Amino acid sequence: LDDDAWWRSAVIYQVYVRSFADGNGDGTGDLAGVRAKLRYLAELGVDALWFSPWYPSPMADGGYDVADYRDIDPAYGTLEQAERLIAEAKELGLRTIVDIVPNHVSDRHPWFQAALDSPPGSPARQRFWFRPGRGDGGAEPPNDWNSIFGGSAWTRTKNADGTPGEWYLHLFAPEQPDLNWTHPLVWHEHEQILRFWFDRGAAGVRIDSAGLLAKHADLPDLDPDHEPGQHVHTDRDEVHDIYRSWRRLADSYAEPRALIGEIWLPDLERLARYLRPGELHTVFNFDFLACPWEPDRLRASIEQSLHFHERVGAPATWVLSNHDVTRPVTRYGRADTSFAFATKRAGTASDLALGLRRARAAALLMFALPGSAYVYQGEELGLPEVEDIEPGRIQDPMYFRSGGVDPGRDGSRVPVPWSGSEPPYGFSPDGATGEPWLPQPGTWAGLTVEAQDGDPASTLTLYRAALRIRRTEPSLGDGPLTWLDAPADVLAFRRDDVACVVNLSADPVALPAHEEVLLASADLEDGRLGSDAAVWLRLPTDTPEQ
Ligand code: ISL
Repeated sequence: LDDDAWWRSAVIYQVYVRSFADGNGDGTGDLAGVRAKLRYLAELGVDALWFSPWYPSPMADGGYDVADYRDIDPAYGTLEQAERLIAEAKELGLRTIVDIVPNHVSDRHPWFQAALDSPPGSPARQRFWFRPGRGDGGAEPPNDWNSIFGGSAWTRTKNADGTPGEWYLHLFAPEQPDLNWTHPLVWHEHEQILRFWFDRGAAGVRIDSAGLLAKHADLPDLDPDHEPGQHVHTDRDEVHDIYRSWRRLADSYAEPRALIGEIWLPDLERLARYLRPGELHTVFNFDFLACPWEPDRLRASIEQSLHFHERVGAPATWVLSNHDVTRPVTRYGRADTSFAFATKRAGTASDLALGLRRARAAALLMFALPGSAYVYQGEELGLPEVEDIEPGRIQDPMYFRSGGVDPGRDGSRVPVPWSGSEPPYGFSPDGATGEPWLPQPGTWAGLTVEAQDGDPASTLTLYRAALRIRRTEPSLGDGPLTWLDAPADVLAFRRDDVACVVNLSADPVALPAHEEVLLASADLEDGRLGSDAAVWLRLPTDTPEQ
């Protein structure tokens, strides 16, 4: 494989810095902590690290509210440390992906501060979406758009004399004002930010909320007859101009940089448009993430994804978890495994043993599919969602903005357990002064890296083995897939002479003829594959392609 096209088959590990490893003992993860774990990540067998935002931020949204795109939050370390980290990772064969947040800035960003200090109509306000209100005295928001975190997408400002002033648009929290991407300075600034990180060795960027940047110039009310595809602020055609220009910039480097879009779009036809030649390299496949644990739905999701990606010549991606969604062990352990982004469905009982069994099978499925794959920190340990965080400790704005109806995303952001038998499980060093910023359950002693290391039955061992095999088998990663005949509720496909079989039926099934069992997510039962288990097989060389 061409080294420049590493992103076509890479396994990319998401580091949520705040919760990964705490080097200085204040209870918050940091770059020193990551640095101390680089060998762990290299030995896990991933190809690249994606760091969730590490910039100076008031943390109104866990760092997705950026106050300065060219520095590191002091709680995490320094820019010099980040540069060293990128270089050290590279020496270990790990590329670095930086998280870029172009839709909005923090309300503490100098641009927004300047806008607040400037009168209506001033140039400083034109970099955002400031508008007078409607109704009597402008007391109503300029339009009926809602924030993705709940409530109106508009917040009213005060004039210099303290009287109520204009409103500004924020598709997320009020602390995250949306940028106006029709403004040339907004374009220019982001090109400079991309260069800043590419010049420091970043191999690519993950583009946050990439489908939201362009807004309808008139900011119209939502048309009740045209839900949901009306594109007032989501997936507008103009957004593609931005990515065409970013692609030229990324391609101007001797080692071209990769552009990875975070775009939640149920319409895969529309999603595939971001992958046209000259635009993004890959986009996250959230359809697969959100797919229930049902054989027909999974197969349809996989086939559809492969179909769309083949058509545009881009590799598919596969994601089971990230910092925004309920962890798969918990998701797959519920009676109803269907999943919607905004509802974490707290209180729905989950059978965690069943969920773990399925999550392990899902991992083998994912790593056997064509394209690139993502692993979110803690997924390799089989961590469940933490569903009983006391309300007083919750930090996620999604919880507050929904009035506590949505439990928020903190349950997937709990600090990683590394060692020992009680919190902080080696997340912070001995003698730490700070408690972990989110509480860890008292039941995680068996889930630490230390406890799982070397245990043949552990999820960490399964992930390490799968990634090792994926590296040594040329047919895994990018390339063709052929479905195999299989019993009802069994998914079976081959990648050249490697087959993957996933049993979603209630009973054990016989394996196809094979030379060798390469890896299994659960012990075979008298040579048969148990329910909710997956296996990788070496096929005899004379097995015909169907
Ligand atoms: O747009 C959506 C649904 O219509 C959302 O799913 C949205 O795409 C998603 O929430 C974006 O998430 C990212 O940006 C957020 C941040 O809170 C998340 O953590 C991040 O992953 C705002 O920056």
